[in-house]
Amino acid sequence: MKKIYKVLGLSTLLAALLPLHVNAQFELKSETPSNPENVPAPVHPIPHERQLKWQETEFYAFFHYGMNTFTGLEWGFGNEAESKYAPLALPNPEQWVTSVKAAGMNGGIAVVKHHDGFCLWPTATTEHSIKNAGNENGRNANIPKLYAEASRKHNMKYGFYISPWDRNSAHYGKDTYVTEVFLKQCEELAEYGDDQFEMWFDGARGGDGYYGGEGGTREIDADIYYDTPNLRTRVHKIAPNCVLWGVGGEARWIGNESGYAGETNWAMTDYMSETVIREEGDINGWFWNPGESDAKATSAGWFWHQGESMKSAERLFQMYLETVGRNATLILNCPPDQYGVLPDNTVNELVELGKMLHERLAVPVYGLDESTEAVDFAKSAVIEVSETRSGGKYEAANLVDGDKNTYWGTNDDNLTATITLSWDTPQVIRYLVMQEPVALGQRIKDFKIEYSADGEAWTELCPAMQTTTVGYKRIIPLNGKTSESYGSGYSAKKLRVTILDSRACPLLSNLNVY
Ligand code: FUL
Repeated sequence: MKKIYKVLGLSTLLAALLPLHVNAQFELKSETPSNPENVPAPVHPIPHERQLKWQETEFYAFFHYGMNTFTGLEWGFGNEAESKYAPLALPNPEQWVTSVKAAGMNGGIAVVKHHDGFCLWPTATTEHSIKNAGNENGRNANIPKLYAEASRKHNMKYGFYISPWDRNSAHYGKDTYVTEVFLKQCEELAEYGDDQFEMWFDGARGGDGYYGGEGGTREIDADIYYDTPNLRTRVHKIAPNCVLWGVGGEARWIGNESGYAGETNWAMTDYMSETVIREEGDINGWFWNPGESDAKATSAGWFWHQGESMKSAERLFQMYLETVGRNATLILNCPPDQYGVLPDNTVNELVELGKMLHERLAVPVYGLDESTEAVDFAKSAVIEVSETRSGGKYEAANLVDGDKNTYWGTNDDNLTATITLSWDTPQVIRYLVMQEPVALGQRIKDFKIEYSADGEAWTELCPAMQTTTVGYKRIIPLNGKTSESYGSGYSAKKLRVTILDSRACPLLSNLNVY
């Protein structure tokens, strides 16, 4: 009894003596939200929800079509007579959409105004549009409207490329261009749908142009001229899930137009040093700024040109591995011709590409069923992990449940781990796919892959490849080659992924082996 009195007496005395701010700290602590499921803390920066949705689009088309299709130019000066736009048949954007869907794409961006300023819809802002096209086919096909309708019909995402740089407009370079022309054009386009997934505000501003007949050079500072923060807010008010590319920067140019990203590729950048880290991103970057790779499927320019050829499906598959497989998105340009359709050689190669993606990586492709889909050997493997995060919901089974919202992970103090897959009978394996739940930040910095033919001895796979970052998605051709990746494969009784380093406890939402 005496003892209890003593203790109580001491604690009352202590409480009375403690300065006020210490007491306040105690109160704060008791209000810390409990975390019974041990949900890992995010590692900043993290993506906005719209950036996440955008990244999930993975592979989509670019359709460069317009005045240049008929003049053979790549950058029209802006002085082209409207009558030169005269399609040889009624343009058919639905054919564009279905053709790229057959290649395993999930959407596309249609150019509706390029630098020459010619608008592919009957805009009220200028006479330089299809209103004054050279024939009925041109006047009757409102491209953004038809394209958006076709995309919705075929369950494909869509967006528009509208060049901020307008070499035709007399207003360009003056305030009136932004308020009376550019923003009004964006608003007109929003009438064709507020569910655009990406808006391509190209950054090019080459200087000289027709500029309403005056000619000369007009330079602007894009961020100031377009009042970028305000532009972003305005667009998001109309289309909340629309990522702004270029001016407005919610995704970054990957730094080349050849269809590859760095093997190491962080989704973050520090804008100040963006010029040097486009292909690889920046582990110390302050902004979530994931990479998009824009590349041409054809041999000539962005627009259709007489006599151009199409890249082979095998080459396009390589591009896919080097972009989508390296935590970037791929926007692959397929230019419609003067009939307003994708030519046959383009369509044929796209179909071949779709088959390859389906047969090698189980990419869902409309019209192809399970009978030709790659088998995911991870699903039939026994999976052992070196550690499972406590909290009851981070087990290894989440790696193969096909649910992007569930994930496996380690405890906070552990930045390394092994994941071992075993099969009773050896499986011939060629590709490993991994995904991080990037809503919690991009984490993994270094890993290695080994396989065992007999279940005893281990051999490292693709040792020359940078097995560093994973991010939203990493696809590793196990022979270490992106061209000729579909070799004879490896007959494996076991496959082991060792995570060697991570910015915080590693987490993986998905793992596939094909
Ligand atoms: C560039 C433009 O100047 C090209 O003409 C093309 O549209 C490409 C995708 O973006 O900046």
